[in-house]
Amino acid sequence: MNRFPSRRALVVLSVAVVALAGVSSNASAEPYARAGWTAELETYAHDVSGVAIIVDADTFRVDDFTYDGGGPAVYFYLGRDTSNEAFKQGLRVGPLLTGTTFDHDSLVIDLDGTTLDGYHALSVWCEDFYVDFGSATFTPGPLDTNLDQIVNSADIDAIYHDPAFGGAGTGPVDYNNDSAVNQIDVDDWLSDFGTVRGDANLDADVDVWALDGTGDAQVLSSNLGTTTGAIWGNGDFNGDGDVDVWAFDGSGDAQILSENLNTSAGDMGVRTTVVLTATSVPEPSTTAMLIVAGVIGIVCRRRKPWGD
Ligand SMILES: [Ca+2]
Ligand SMILES: [Ca+2]
Ligand SMILES: [Ca+2]
Ligand SMILES: [Ca+2]
Repeated sequence: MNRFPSRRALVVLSVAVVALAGVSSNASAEPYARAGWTAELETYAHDVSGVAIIVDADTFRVDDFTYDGGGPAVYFYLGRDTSNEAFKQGLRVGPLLTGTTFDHDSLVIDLDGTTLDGYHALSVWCEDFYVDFGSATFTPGPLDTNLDQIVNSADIDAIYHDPAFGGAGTGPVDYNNDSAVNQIDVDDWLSDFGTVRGDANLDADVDVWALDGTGDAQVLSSNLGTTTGAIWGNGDFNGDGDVDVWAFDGSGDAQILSENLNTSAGDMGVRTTVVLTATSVPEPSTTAMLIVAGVIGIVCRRRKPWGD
């Protein structure tokens, strides 16, 4: 890759991030074992459909949720399986759904003091009459492209580093089932997972800095200059095995990160973009973001002398 214009940028970015990460700790939480597992609701009544995805131990999101609002005392229920008996003894989670019409909406359900442990299925459940309007079991699902029962960035790497990448191919790595394995599969995977390119640690935001050193730009910065063998979790956001700042065609890893900087999943699973000057952004992040923006500016301005 084109790394020659980036030496100064490398130094600036590295120094900046190292300085900002001065108070780092190693308190990084283990991701929940079933994070990323999905449950596509089978429709039984009241037009219920949607795909639930486990976010962490006590949170799941329901994408594309549709329900006509009918039926009394209807709630999301967790059960050990999809049997009526299991939901009868199950756990009511989230707000009353009765009376609200959902049309391909996205919502986040916080379990509020308990976890998904022991629960394997989700239902849109009518409490009064013990009726299942739509339910499904959580499974690793298609996001698990390397079939190891874990949904994580290794599944992105499995697509990028599959021998078929860039050409014809089928199987789990052909995420969108169009008989070709390419960037679209990665982009669709990211979209369904609920994030975008640049999110090295897959926590649904693209940020610069975190106290524990897990900011996406920090991760990228600490691996800058890697020329082979890099993976998504190192900051290789285009699957070419390196972690670089800049490329003529805009495919430099820092360029990709910069494009999506400060993208984050909001409480309702809707991605929002916060402007750099927003007062809600903590000072170190603002500073670091400006530095990254500056870095990109420097490398872009220095394009000309080398020509195209
Ligand atoms: Ca996997
Ligand atoms: Ca495909
Ligand atoms: Ca992130
Ligand atoms: Ca790369």
